Amino acid sequence: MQTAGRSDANMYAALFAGFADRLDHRCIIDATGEVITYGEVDRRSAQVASALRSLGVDQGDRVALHADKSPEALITYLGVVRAGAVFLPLNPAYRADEVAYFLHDAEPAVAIGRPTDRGWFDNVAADAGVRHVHHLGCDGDGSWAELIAIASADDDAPPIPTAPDDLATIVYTSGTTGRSKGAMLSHRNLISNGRALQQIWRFDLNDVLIHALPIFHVHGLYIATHTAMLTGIPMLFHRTFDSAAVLASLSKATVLMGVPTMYTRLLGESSLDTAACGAMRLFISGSAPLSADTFREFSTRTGHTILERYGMTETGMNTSNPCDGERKAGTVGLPLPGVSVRVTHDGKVVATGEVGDVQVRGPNVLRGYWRRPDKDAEEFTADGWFKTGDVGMFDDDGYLELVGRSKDLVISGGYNVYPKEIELLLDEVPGVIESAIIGLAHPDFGEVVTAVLVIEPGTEIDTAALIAHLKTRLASFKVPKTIHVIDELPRNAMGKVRKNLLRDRFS
Ligand code: MLC
Ligand code: AMP
Repeated sequence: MQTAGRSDANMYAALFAGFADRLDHRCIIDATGEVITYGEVDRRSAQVASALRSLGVDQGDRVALHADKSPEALITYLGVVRAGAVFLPLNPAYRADEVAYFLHDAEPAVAIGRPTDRGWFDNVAADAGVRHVHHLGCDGDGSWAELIAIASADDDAPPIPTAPDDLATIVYTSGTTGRSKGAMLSHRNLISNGRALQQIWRFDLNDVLIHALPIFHVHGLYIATHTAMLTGIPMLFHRTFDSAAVLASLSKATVLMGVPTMYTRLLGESSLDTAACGAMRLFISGSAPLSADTFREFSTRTGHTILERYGMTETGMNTSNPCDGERKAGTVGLPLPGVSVRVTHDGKVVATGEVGDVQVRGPNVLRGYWRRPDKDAEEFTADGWFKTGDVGMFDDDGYLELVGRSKDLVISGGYNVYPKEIELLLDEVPGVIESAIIGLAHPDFGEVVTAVLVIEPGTEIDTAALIAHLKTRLASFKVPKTIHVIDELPRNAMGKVRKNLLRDRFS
């Protein structure tokens, strides 16, 4: 690829600059054993960009991908950004109704689904007016792979020059109203965050990253992939998180990024010890709170202090414990270079040690919500700070401690679940008068989704059948693991359900 004279405001061009002199080196070492070099990634992402051009996809058009994790899926992302189009990643666990919502809202020009979902995906996409529907299987099969294979890989696909604030991706995040909203992330958002993390986590050419996260969320797609590619190092690509397989990779790698559930599962492996981690230099955790127990036990068993960081879909990473300085358990560390974080109460910045709303400003913060100016007005302060919905405080050393959330949110195994979306579905069920979704502590997922129902007097609910029904409508991580039936939901004077009382009662 030639970049001379091209704007490197395009995210792909920025990545390319990181690995340009490493084209013969390994980029993806797939779980299947396939090794894909940086040069090959560059060539194949050029083919994706050519294929998109052949379909008439223009700069700014959306391309949705609802596929299993695979090198082809990652290369599709790179090709979309390279083409100046906007990548729309969708969790393959999403069911038809969920996918329908995203496709109607984002109006992509291309939607790529799994061959196994053809039975419904194609209808849903057609109904949403998508012009081009393709399929990508986990073995790199399907019509999308065929289209790419015949596309040209010549230098006709240099990254389309984009302005820094042009959209690179839309990532949907649920909301308190039950309606998901698309966070619009620009090329600048992604590049600035990737570079800041590469610097503070001290990535260098000796590193090898274990990539065991899903690639439809900020953590696995942007944070993990970008830091590796900006450095030009190999990624050991795990299609799913299997703790034994990840443990076996530790001897060949130096950095692991994971959600807390992945660390508790690794601790469940009896052979996790200092020797197994001998080659590793850094374990990073985020997306959900890391418990003090996990932090301590991991240190005792392996001699490594997990580095915890804090981010969001809307902002990428905001704060991180340091690589060199003290990593404090129960804190999410210091603001990233270029990122400002403040804690406020009633519109005023509070003193160190005082709790308040966490707000963020910087080049990492989203441009806004896709076609939701109402949400932009709600989620930003008048002076331009993004309201995270997290509650926290700074300690005397400037480390941020998160103590709670002002948003009604359950984080299960690193996935966010907004209660309203599930409550709305439950309230439609015959016999259910009202419902409340709460998060209860869970040893594996940190928190799990739990439903509390009030039902018509004299009726009964078959909870197993209800869970089975919900699984046809929702990705399974959102489906309540347990359902309780009670006579009445406790409410405050304003009529708001007192979920803390429900949590106390059922925990
Ligand atoms: C899977 N299940 C879950 C679940 N993951 N249930 C609740 N919460 C979850 N997170 C369901 C499965 O569908 C299955 O249901 C049952 O639980 C057991 O599944 P499993 O085989 O044990 O799960 P597994 O496939 O191993 O997945 C667990 C996991 C995964 C931890 C590896 O959840 C995961 O990859 N989490 C990471 C999410 C992530 O990347 N978040 C980052 C968001 S970005 P059944 O009924 O079918 O048996 C972000 C910003 C930031 O937050 O700061 O990073
Ligand atoms: P998401 O919307 O999936 O991007 O999730 C973002 C939310 O995850 C944040 O607003 C926090 O509530 C939570 N989060 C991310 N990292 C951490 C962390 N290290 N500790 C506690 N909560 C976290």
